[in-house]
Parts: sequence; structure tokens; C-alpha cells
Amino acid sequence: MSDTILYAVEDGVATVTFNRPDKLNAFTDPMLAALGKALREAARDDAVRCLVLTGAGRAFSAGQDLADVRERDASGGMSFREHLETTYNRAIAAITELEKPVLAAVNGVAAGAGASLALACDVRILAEDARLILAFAGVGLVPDSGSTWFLPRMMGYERAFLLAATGGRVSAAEAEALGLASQVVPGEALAGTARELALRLAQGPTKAIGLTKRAMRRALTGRLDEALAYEAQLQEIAGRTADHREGVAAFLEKRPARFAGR
Ligand code: T3D
Repeated sequence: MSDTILYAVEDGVATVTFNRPDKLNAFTDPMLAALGKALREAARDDAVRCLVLTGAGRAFSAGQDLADVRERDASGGMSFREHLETTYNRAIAAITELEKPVLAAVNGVAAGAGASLALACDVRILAEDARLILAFAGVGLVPDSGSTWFLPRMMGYERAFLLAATGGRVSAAEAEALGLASQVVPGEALAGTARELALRLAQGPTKAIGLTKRAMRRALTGRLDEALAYEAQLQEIAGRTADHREGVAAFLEKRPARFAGR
């Protein structure tokens, strides 16, 4: 994809690696453009049935490159609003709207928009020494790239507010206790653990999993009656897939299902 955003597909799993380790994978504009391209490719390619985001080196990502922010400011470049709307906001929408599971394998510090990107994923597996840092307050900014939406829902308003207002840090163990991570593993086991789960998800009924994601994400802002109606609507779609028929046949024939993702 580019030198700073690596993209590889193997066994139905696409892996996007933020690759600017000397700057803790802080995002520059070319990197954000390449990330957008990788996310579009993962959505387009039917062979991709699960996506993993991770970082090279000792960080997941330290968020927006602050040298670039200063340069933009000095040169009268793009406004914050325009920058967010054309880069991070699109990436967050692409992750949350992708009808395939997205895992963050958080290998180290995830700060600012790096933390937001991890929070946008469906599942987070953290290395023991990973940290989530709401770094925005430290540079006089508000949490962006979805953090004001994700965090209060995931950990409650009060804790989320305190974390954001103090630029607080959450260790991997705290993240797990707060429900911000599904699993914490030793650093050397992270890639293997993430791959194992990604493979399992990639071998699942991709269409039904994608619709599950769509329904649950929508239910986060809706009412129960709306969720019931939407579930019934989506079940019409899932119920007509080859994977549904295969799942039922496998059960009745007492054998494991072989889902094709259709
Ligand atoms: O319009 C818009 O785009 C607005 C969007 C804003 C979204 C945001 O993400 S705002 C938040 C931006 N991120 C931060 O404020 C975090 C800044 N980084 C840190 O606080 C620390 O680096 C960490 C706590 C993440 C890690 O600390 P440490 O001590 O382990 O590493 P370090 O020595 O600070 O960093 C190592 C290198 O990475 C260093 O470069 P050098 O001196 O060795 O050449 C450092 O400058 C660089 N680096 C780390 N984070 C960034 C960065 N360079 C540019 N931008 C960064 N965000």
C-alpha cells in the first residue's frame, strides 16, 4: 500500500500495519491517505473476511503527527475541521461500517487519534505493556476521531470525562478491567493470539457477522422496538445466505460447518 501503511492478505485476513516506528507510527497525511486506501481495499475484496490493525515497533500509534500540525498551522494549511473530516473521520466510518470484523492488535502505546482508531475496532487485544492515552488534552485539543462517542459508551461518562480532561493513561490491565479490551496477552504472544482469533472470525459466516455488526452498532443509539424490527429485517438477508444453509446442514449432518462467507 505504502512504506508507512503495510497491507497484506493471508487466509482471508487482511493486516494493516502502521509503519513509522521511529515516530511511534504518528500519522502524516500520506499515511492517512494510504490508510484510507487500505480500508477501501479491505471492504472491496471479498477474499478479505476479517481485518487486523496493528503497529510496527513499540507503538500502535501516537496519533496525529504533531510536527505536521504545527507546519499546517504555520503555513495556513487545512483547518482542523477539514483535516478531520477528510482523514480520520473517514477512517473511523470505514472501520465501523465495514461489514467484516475488525481487530486491533495493540502492540504498544495508542495515543490521541491512535487510541480512537483502536476504540473504533470491534475487538481490542492488548499487549501487556500497551497503554491507551487520551493525549488530546496534553496538546490543548478535544478528543476526536470518535473518542467522545466511544469512551462514554464503553466506560461510562464520569470515567471517560476524567480520562479525557486529564489526558489520562490507561494501562492494558486497566483497559481490560474497564471493558476497553477483550484480552491482554504477553507482548510476544500478541501477533499469534490476534491471528488465531482473526482466522476464526474469517472462517465464520461473514455475511451474518457483518450484519450482526451493523445491527449492534445501530442498536447503540436506538430503542428496543427499533432493534427488534431491524433484527427481523436483517434476518431476512442472513436467512437467504449459502452460509445459513450450510450451517443448518452441518448441524443436521453432525459435522463442522464450512462457511464460504456468502
Ligand atoms: O486536524 C488534526 O489532524 C487534529 C487531530 C488530532 C488527533 C491527535 O491525535 S492529537 C494527539 C496527538 N498525539 C499526542 O499528543 C501524543 C504525543 N506523543 C507522546 O505523548 C509520547 O510520544 C508518547 C506518550 C506517545 C510516548 O512517549 P515515549 O517517551 O515512549 O516516546 P517519545 O520519546 O515521546 O517518542 C519517540 C519519538 O516519536 C520521538 O521522536 P524523536 O525525538 O526520537 O525523533 C517523538 O517526537 C515521536 N513522536 C511521538 N509521538 C509523536 C511523535 N512525533 C510526532 N507526532 C507525534 N504525535
